[in-house]
Amino acid sequence: MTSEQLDALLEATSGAERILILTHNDPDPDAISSAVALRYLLVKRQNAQIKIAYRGIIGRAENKALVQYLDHPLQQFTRADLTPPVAVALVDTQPGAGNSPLRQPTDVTVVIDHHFWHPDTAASRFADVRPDVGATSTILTEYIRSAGADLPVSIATALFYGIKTDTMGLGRSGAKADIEAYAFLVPRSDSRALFEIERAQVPADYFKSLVDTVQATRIYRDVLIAFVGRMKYPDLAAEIADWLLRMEGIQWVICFGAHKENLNIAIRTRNLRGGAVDLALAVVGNNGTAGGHGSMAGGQIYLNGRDPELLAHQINQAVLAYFNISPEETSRSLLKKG
Ligand SMILES: [Mn+2]
Repeated sequence: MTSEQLDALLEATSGAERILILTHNDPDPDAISSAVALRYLLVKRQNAQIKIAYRGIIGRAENKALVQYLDHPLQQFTRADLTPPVAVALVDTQPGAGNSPLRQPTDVTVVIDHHFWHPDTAASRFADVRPDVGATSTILTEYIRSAGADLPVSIATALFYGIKTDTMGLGRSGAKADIEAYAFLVPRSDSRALFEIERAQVPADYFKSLVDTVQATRIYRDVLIAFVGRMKYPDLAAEIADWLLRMEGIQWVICFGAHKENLNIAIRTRNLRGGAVDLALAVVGNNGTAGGHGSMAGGQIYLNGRDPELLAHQINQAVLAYFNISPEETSRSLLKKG
């Protein structure tokens, strides 16, 4: 990380009256923390009105606890936010990505992300896209260090949590940049606050969803397919997928459920060669969007009035076809009902 990149970022946003920082839809800790850190950096340097906005919902209990700890820095995105003049900055996503909040082509000033390069990003004035880094929070930590800005404890804690969740405590990323950012943030973080965020309490119906999902789960060889049904928030599928991947003998988890007008799909694998994104693309096909990293991926299918149960059956078939498993092959269920 050179100070030239920081200069280029500041140059791209200089003179803007309004800056709109956008996260990906249904923002996770990495997106939330990156947005807050970018705002902190720009507030210090630019004379602009800065807003952080998102689409979708912040549903996971830990994520709700994080935004509460940060004093609710994000607001719901509205169309009026894009009324010119405004400089748009995307964090943890890119203009044409499936989870991007921008549905139409929009002039984007800044893109900071760690997913694969999306061709639409080329039109932005400033882009720092590093697929080899485990979290966007790592990149933002480098900018803050390069700026020599003193870091408030709350932002250090958030960035640390962003890296921790996206890399599963560095277990999913061995990148030097992640390790360095992690080590820089540890002594600057509030570990007590982090402890409370990670142990945030969940509503009682969360456990009902777990039980229903476990009862509906099918296992074919080392592939586990779990249908959550209707979900209170879209990232519940990912939350349950992470949990089910702990099961002995399981290499692949495909977990999905319906939220509002979408079917949200989460894929996790223990396969060291990754391949989660390939599976997500195969499952979603032309019916939606998919993206992710080596061992984790996600997708969305627009229900378009279709019954989620029916789509669940189709996804089941698509997963079996992908792994060359015959639909006639016996599957196991986790629990016997009744
Ligand atoms: Mn991320």
